[in-house]
Amino acid sequence: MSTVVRLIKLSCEQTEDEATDEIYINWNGERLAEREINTGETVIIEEYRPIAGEALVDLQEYDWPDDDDFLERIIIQESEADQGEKYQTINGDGAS
Ligand SMILES: [Ca+2]
Ligand SMILES: [Ca+2]
Repeated sequence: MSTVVRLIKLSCEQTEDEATDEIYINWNGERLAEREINTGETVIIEEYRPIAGEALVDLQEYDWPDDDDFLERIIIQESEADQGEKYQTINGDGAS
């Protein structure tokens, strides 16, 4: 039986940029869910991806001409299936 992860939503307590953050997620290196988000906002992600073993999920913030900011990586384990919705707090601040 294969397992599917549902990425539901993302809330922002504090943007990394001065104003709006342009965030996206790298799911095992696959770029998805590009969203603009402001402090206090929640954006819907609604992406489904199959998982085998574990998945590396990186939250990135787009900048130009500077390099994008890497905010934090979370690792999702296939063995976490059936635990219902989980909330992960990301405090990473890759400001540059
Ligand atoms: Ca930035
Ligand atoms: Ca930015």
